[in-house]
Amino acid sequence: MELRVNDSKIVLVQGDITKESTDAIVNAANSGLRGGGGVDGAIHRAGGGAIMKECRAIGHCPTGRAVITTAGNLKARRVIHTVGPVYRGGGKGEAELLKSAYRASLALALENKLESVAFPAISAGIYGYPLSEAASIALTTTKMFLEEHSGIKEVRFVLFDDKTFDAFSGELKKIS
Ligand code: AR6
Repeated sequence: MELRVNDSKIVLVQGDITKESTDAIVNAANSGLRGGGGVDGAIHRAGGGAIMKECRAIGHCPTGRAVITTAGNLKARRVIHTVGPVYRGGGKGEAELLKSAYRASLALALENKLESVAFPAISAGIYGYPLSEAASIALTTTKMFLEEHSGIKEVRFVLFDDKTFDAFSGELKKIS
C-alpha cells in the first residue's frame, strides 16, 4: 500500500526492518543509546558492534531527537537512532514528542542526502503508545514533511506484525 506525496511516496510493508536496503533505517532507541529489546535489539544484533561503538561515542539522545551512525553489516548505509516518548496516558506531551522524533529523523536523512528511509512504528512496542494514534502521528507527520521538503524519494514503514500493519493501513487510507 502506498501514497504519493509530490515527488515522494510513503509505502507500507510488513516485515523485518533489518533486511531493508533503503539508504537509512531508523531505530527506536532509548535516550542512553544503550541498545535494548524490540527493534533496537534486532538492529544491533544484525548490524554488529560498529553501530554500538558509534552510539557509545555519541552517548545520549534526548526524547524527540535523532542521531546518525554507520549501519555496520546491514544493507542500509546508515542507521538513524531516534527516541520516541514512553506513553504515560497522553497528557505528558507524548504526541508532540512522537511527531518530533519523526521530523528529526527525516531532517537528518535530508541533511545526509539519504533518499530512502525505513521506519518501524516508533514508541508502539515497549514504550506503549496506543497503536492507531502512533500510526496516525507517524503518517501525518511524514506526509507533512514530504509536502514541505523535497529530496527524500521514499519513506517506507516496515511493520513487524499484523496488528501494526493493519493499524498503519487504516490510518493511511484516512489521509489518502
Ligand atoms: N523490524 C521492524 N519492526 C520491529 C522489529 C523489526 N525487526 N522488531 C520489533 N519491531 P519497540 P519502542 C516493532 O519496542 O516502543 C527498546 O528496548 C515492534 O513490534 O522496538 O519505541 C529500546 O532500547 C513495534 O511495533 O520500540 C527502548 O528502550 C515497533 O517495532 C524501547 O525499546 C517498536 O517497538 C523503545 O520502545
